Amino acid sequence: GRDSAWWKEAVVYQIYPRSFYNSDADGIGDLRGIREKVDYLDELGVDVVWLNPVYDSPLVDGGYDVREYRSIHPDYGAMDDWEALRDELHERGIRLIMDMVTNHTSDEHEWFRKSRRGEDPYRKYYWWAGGDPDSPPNNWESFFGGPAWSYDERREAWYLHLFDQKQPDLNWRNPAVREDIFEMLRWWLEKDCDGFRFDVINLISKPSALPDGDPDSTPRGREYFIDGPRVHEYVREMYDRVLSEYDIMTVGETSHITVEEARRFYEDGLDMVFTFQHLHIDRGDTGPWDFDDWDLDELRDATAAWQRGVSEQSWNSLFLGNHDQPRMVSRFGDEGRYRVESAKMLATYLFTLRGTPFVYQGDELGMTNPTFERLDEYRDEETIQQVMLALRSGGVSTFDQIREAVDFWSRDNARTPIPWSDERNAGFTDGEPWIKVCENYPEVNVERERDDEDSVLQYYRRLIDLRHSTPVMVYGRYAQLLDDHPEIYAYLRTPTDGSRSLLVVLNFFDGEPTFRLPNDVSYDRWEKLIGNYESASRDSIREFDLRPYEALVYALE
Ligand code: ISL
Repeated sequence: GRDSAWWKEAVVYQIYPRSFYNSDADGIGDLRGIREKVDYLDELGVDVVWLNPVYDSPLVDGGYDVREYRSIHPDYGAMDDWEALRDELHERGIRLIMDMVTNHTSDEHEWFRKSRRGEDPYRKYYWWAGGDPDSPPNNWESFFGGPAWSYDERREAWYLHLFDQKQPDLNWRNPAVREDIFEMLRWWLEKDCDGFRFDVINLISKPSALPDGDPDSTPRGREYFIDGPRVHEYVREMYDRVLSEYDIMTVGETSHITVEEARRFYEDGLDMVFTFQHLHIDRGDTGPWDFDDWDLDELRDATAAWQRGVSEQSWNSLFLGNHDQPRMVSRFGDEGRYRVESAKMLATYLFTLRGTPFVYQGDELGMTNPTFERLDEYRDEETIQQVMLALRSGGVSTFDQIREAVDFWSRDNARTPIPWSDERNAGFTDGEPWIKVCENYPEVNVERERDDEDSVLQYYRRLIDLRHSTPVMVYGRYAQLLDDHPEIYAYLRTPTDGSRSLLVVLNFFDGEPTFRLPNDVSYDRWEKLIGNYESASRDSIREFDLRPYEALVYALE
């Protein structure tokens, strides 16, 4: 049964290999670098590592443009480095899951090279459409901006790409494509990988008629390719044919997904999906650089919708950041005066909801967004393309006009190197780092935080320990308190088996609001399990004042 499972109890740590640790002074993080730091992961206490793509690739989109699924990019090492990493993790009881990109390949993948030459059996491996070289088959847009179609001179036809033009979409309608993908997944599972994070898995099905999308939606065509017509059939087939045979963990990355669709993916066999609803509350809708103020009601409503609508019936993933998002402290906390307090408060949110928490590398140190001054400091193709598009479309006349917004939103914010120490290049590399190092590394680094009992790092360790020893933190039901408090997010986690419940109180801002426990919550004894301030000795927890960004977790009996 799926009532209790190791992947529900696990804490996942996401590694962006290019920026984790560089073992050979070329400025690029690598697999050997991760091996050298395996004890760091062990001390932190995480159970699963999710590795961002390390496959052979032209690296146009950080490796999400795969040229060969069964080999490792030389920047990161070779297959025996991957095997050694797997073994060293397994020796410490840590599982390893791979990032699986199956909606598209690189245009340099053998399948596409043969497909554009019209060679069988690859001719129909991608979405090709004939017609006038001056007008694309429909009005669909790419997630990276601009048309989702490019014209190929060689084949004299258009091909679909929902991301970069060097990332053609695979045609999952073709059974031979599915067969090849399944075989490749099996290959990795036979190599003892412990599961997958499926990149944009809810985009793999498109209606064969390729109808025009609503001209007012972004990206155009989304109503046709997000959760497309046969997506569940494909995922179920993948589960039946491959995944069901292994004891693994799977998480689908599902952009713009609804609660109902998420439940269907669980029924298809995926263990959980990523929702982005809570990460859309501060996005504007006029373009990628538009942002909105967010308030606690929006975050609470988005969180609650998934706690109630998904976690109870199936299972949730919990995250506030990844390699595509700004740093969570800069976004939802305070990267200045209350950096440490707010990082710990957000971590408390992450670990006390129902679901499997995902820690993005560096968040356990309270890393912030860096400052990017110039366009040439960016490395991310999406950032560069969207800026170029904004400049070309005339909406914006100079980079300076959008500099601040780009600096806040760019995916590169999360991709700066892990600061290991206060030495040159934050101890990440002896060479020149491939991307700038975040400027606060003299204060925010592993070495310092290891020695400081009050650091964000030590707080994560305690939270992870607590989660491992407190089943109600994993399996307890979510019961919300104070439904519309503007500053305090509070909830109970109530046991299904008669053990203690948890009371979680989070102050999301820098004010000092008073918390009042609703009268219908009764208890005989209470005990503080964790908090981000020195313990105030308290006679009662019926009513008390919170300090800026304070987080408190009590056990109630
Ligand atoms: O639409 C989003 C959120 O609702 C995006 O963040 C979306 O999840 C993202 O564009 C998809 O990302 C994934 O696939 C991309 C790759 O560039 C990203 O790094 C990866 O995480 C294409 O493979």
